[in-house]
Formats: sequence, structure tokens, C-alpha cells
Amino acid sequence: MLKRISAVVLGGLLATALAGCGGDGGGAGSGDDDGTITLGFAQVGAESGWRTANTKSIQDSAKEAGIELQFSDAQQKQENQIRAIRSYITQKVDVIAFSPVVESGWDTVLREAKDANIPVILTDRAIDSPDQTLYKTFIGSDFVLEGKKAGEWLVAEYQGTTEPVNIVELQGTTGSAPANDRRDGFAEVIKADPKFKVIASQTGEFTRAKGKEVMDAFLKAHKDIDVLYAHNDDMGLGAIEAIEGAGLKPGVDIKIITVDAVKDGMQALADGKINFIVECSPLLGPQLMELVKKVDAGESVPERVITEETTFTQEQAKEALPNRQY
Ligand code: GYE
Repeated sequence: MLKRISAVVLGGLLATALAGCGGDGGGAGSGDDDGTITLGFAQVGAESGWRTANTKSIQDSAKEAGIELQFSDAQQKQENQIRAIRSYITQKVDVIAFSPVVESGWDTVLREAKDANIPVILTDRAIDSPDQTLYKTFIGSDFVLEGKKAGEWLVAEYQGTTEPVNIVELQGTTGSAPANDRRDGFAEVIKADPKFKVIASQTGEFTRAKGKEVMDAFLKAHKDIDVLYAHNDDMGLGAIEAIEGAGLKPGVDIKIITVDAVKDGMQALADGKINFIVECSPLLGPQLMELVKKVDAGESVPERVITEETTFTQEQAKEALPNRQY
């Protein structure tokens, strides 16, 4: 299975690499003769509704901006992303953007891009390297703030009670910026009151299937779960299946907080199965293309571009659903 996946990814990369060879030989620094900017984008994967909307936003806005997009899907594996970035360097694309699947381990490949004079933009997720010269800018959400918003809702929801509140947590991909930051932001807010207890916390890899599997295990191990905090809608939706399968009512017997606010999540919120969603916008494409043009032209860009986001209660979800784009 593994072999087959990497063969598919490699095949795809080879195809894009070959397509790149047919060009005019222009590349980083030298610029293509026809002035078209080529962007190499190394995506995380297709793990969630958020990611699907993010990919579409990037593809649509590249087209609209007249930017030639080389796109690869790393199937949530860092080695695939590194391979894709190396292939973009070999192809001499004008700009590289990527959404790092995990926070650490990027210095070597990013130094290679820097040595080749290809500017890099971090999209959606951060890296933990202290060397900020390895990339031009980072566009994406404030995940710590998202975790805090989740915690603040919980604190308000249980205001005035002294009983213990038992929380289970479905974390995102281990080592990823959104998993680390959403965990930390949430923990920081709830630690103010010792009645809040995270009794189990495990990764659900940001997918529906894994969210269901881990929630099944949580339900078997703990009879007294009050709250589920899931780092994205998809894991929350998988967990809802597990909760219903155990004969319990999601949103009532177990309160559920998630992050993202994709359509399926918003529907479950409007239906009363989720109690609160912290929004994380995947529509980064248009702003990313603006940044690509600027770094390609050698113009200065802000070090950090933060996405603006809100939160949704069940009532607010009902109102917002008809116009939700993703
Ligand atoms: O919340 C999750 C996705 O990096 C913000 O990745 C993104 C996260 C998003 O798989 O659904």
C-alpha cells in the first residue's frame, strides 16, 4: 500500500517535472520570457473538508490571477512534501508555497530553496525554525486564539457549576501547528478552573474515520464524558457517529466543540449535534496570489498575514448556512 502511494505521488511529481522541462528554461530570478509566474504549491493532503476547500481556493485563485500552478498532494506525509519542494527547486519555479504538515524538520530543504534564490511562502501552517530568513511570509490563522475561543465558550457554558467537567480531546495531526496550538490555547483558558479535566486526549489525524475510531475507544474506556473538544469538524463528525452508535445523543449527552466551520460541520451545529464551532477560514487563495506576485517582484511583504475569523453558535449556524461557501 505504502509503495503504491509513493509511486502515485512520484509519478505525479515526475509528470509535473517533465511538464516544467518543456518551458523556456526561465526560472528563479531569471523570470520566464512571457512574464508568467510559476508557483509550486505543496499541499498537505485531502484529509478534511477544510483542506478540500483550501485546495479549490488556491487552484481557482491561481487561475484568476494568471499564475501557473504546479500542485502536489503529500497525503499527510512530510517526506512527500520535501520531495515535492525539491522537484519545484529543480524545475526552477518562481515561487514555492506550502502548508507544512508538521512544524519541525524543514531547515535543510528550505535552505536549498534559498540557495536557489526561490522565495518561499508558508501557507496555513507554521514551522518552528528560528531562522526566519528561510521564508518570506506566513499567511494563515492564529490557531492559539482558536483554541482559546473554544475554551472560553466552555467556561461560559459551565459558569456557576462546581461539578467536575470531564473533557475528551481529539487532536489534529501529531506535531502539526494547528494540533499543537489548538491544544495549548484551549488548555490555557480552562486551567483557570480545576473543575475542567481533560480525561483523554489522542490524535484523530484530522480525519472523519480516525475521529470515529478514537471516539469509539474513548467511549469504551470512559463512562462519564461530558464534553468533546475536536480540533476540526471532520473528527467531530466522525465522533458523532461513534456517540450515536453508543446510544447517546451528541450535543446533549456529550457537548461538542469543533474548529473549522465547513458546511457539514455547520449543518451538524444547526441540527443541534455540535454545540459550538470556532471558524478557521480555508479561503486563503486570493491573498496568497497577491503575496506570490509581490515576492516574485521583489517587493516587501508583511512577515505575518493573519486570517480574520469568527465563531458560531447553533442559532448563528442556522443563519449562516444558506450563504456558506465551503
Ligand atoms: O483545521 C483541518 C485541516 O491546517 C487549518 O488542517 C488547517 C487544518 C484544518 O485538516 O481541518
